[in-house]
Amino acid sequence: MTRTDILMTGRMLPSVVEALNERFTLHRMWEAPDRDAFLREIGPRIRGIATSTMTGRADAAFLEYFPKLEIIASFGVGYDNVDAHEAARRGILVTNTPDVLNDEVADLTIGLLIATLRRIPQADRYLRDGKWLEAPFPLSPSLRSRKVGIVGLGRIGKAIARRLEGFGVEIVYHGRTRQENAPYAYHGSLVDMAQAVDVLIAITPGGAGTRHMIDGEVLKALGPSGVLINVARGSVVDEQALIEALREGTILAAGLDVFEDEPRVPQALIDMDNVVLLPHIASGSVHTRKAMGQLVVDNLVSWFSGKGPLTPVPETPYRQGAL
Ligand code: NAP
Ligand code: 8YV
Repeated sequence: MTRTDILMTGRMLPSVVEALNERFTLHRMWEAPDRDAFLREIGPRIRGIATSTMTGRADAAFLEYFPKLEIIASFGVGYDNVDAHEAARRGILVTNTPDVLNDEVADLTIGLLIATLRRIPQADRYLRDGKWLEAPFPLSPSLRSRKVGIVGLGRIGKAIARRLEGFGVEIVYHGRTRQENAPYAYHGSLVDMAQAVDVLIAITPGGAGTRHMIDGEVLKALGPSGVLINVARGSVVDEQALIEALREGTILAAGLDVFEDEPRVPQALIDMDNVVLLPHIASGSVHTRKAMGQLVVDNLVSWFSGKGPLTPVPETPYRQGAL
């Protein structure tokens, strides 16, 4: 029996490489010295792609290489790395890795929020620099008495909100639609919500629909005691407006796991004392990355066993016989 040809666009966990290698003929794009020549040669045979948000965008030009492509299994719940509308137009399924990372990302978000407010990394640096020997660390802002606005009350947003309930803070949310069963107050206007809260947590998808939705106006509304936590995508926040707002004291502080041009982070942010900066690690534990990788494998295996995809994205909904 001929084995199905699968392309992996960048290095993934050894468990994913091994599992796919066992079942399919696996082609490793990152090892090709001449990517175009490589894709021209193997592209016509490729029926499945395993990709991730870290290894370039699967856009119309990229998809041209693969006339027989049936499925793109993307590692990560956010799939702004794939032009899903273009894939749908070509009859190609896209799958992502939802739910298996909700708790991990929510845990990290709470950690980042507390670290930003209580200035945990700054306090650590203070001790290491020997400054505690000279004077106690200055008192920090607090989570006490704060009201938190969640931008994007989806799977992860809800997991963050549930954790925040335990901290005794008031929670409200913004999204395009009011959720009838959500136990939190809804704000249809993001500026109005920013005005009403003193913490904003962004956890929406990236892409054109959310680009720069947190801009100078929203940050001004958040105000001088306000804190922004971004665990969504760098594109959701106007980074230059954020730098300006942090510099001018328009807002108090920010905790950022994501940036507009990763892995490049503006020097202006690196030089600031009122930010906590993380290298996109919200889902980055061994436990959770393994579960995400397994879901990439399971989607491909399920599809090529004729059982359909496990977690197709809404732009490419799967109905038996529809694609
Ligand atoms: P989800 O369940 O689809 O939730 C997305 C939420 O965003 C929904 O509540 C949606 O509400 C809202 N939303 C979408 N477009 C919007 C818009 N234009 N304006 C306002 N709200 C909007 O997704 P999820 O599983 O929670 O994941 C959310 C995102 O988190 C991912 O797409 C990814 O970008 C990010 N993420 C980051 C990391 C990390 O490592 N930092 C890890 C995992 C996920 P409405 O439909 O009502 O607007
Ligand atoms: C991953 C993420 O780090 O799931 C997402 O949307 O941003 C993260 O969990 C990323 O996708 C890895 O490529």
